[in-house]
Amino acid sequence: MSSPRPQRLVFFTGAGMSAESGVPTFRGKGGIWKEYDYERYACQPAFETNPEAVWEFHNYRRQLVSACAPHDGHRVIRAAEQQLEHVTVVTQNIDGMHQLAGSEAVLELHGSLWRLRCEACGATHEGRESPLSSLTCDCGAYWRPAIVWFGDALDTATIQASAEAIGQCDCLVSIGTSAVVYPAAQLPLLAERNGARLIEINPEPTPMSDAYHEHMRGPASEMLAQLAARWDIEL
Ligand code: BV8
Ligand code: ZN
Repeated sequence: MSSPRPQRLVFFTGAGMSAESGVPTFRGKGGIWKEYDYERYACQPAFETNPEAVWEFHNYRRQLVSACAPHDGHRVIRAAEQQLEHVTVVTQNIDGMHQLAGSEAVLELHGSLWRLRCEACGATHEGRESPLSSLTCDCGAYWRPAIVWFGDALDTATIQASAEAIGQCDCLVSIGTSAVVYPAAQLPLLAERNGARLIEINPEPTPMSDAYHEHMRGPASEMLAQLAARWDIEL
């Protein structure tokens, strides 16, 4: 039984959105931070003191993620973009799965595993080579993964665009986030202030669950299939 479609829809995604693609989440069972201490492998001080160790971890992640593919849930989001007026994807993920599924309007709050920048000369590079063939820029400095690590400031333009989309939406669907990393975790609250309907897709409750009007306690692909049926979105 279908119900009225949202006019301005935001999908707010975290690592759980990519779990069924085989990309490890960060916390919980099999979480990547259980295996790797981010203070040694994924933060600016580590990059400055031991770039080789940081690159060993990030080449491992590139190889891991390049073997993964989007699942039907990503395709529902892509179909929603094609069939509804205004759809924005705001993701905390760095894996590029939404883009692989064809999503175009993706705001990456925490950057991307596939983008690099050189802090010495400002050069940038984008590509999915796994592992990265040369760890250094033409100028000789190590490439820095263009990822927002803990302690890094988020890109202001991305934050502003995300806050604008979320602040103007009439429905926000949060998918697969533990809602513990700031400032991303508080962004969905901007939708609540605007009177939007908030739906949380997560097998587990989170510290933000009380702010949501509806909780779909199951995996992203199945819950998104239910939303597609509800809003007559065809894959
Ligand atoms: C900043 C990229 C300031 C890197 C990441 C004390 C209190 C409050 C804040 C802080 C504090 N101490 C420090 C801080 C700030 C810190 C922070 O929030 N820490 C937290 C942990 C306490 N934040 C920062 O450092 C941020 N920067 O504050 O800068 C500043 C300002 C000016 C100038 C300089 C500095 C930067 C935060 C971004 C860090 N980067 N990742 C990398 O990947 O290497 S964090 C990492 O966590 C990922 O980005 C991830 O997206 C993010 C959130 O995790 P989730 O996506 O939610 O994933 P998680 O594994 O946690 O949960 C998965 C969920 O999916 C679960 O709920 C599970 O139930 C569910 N699930 C599982 N399977 C499925 C599923 N759901 C659906 N379907 C399934 N099949
Ligand atoms: Zn350079």
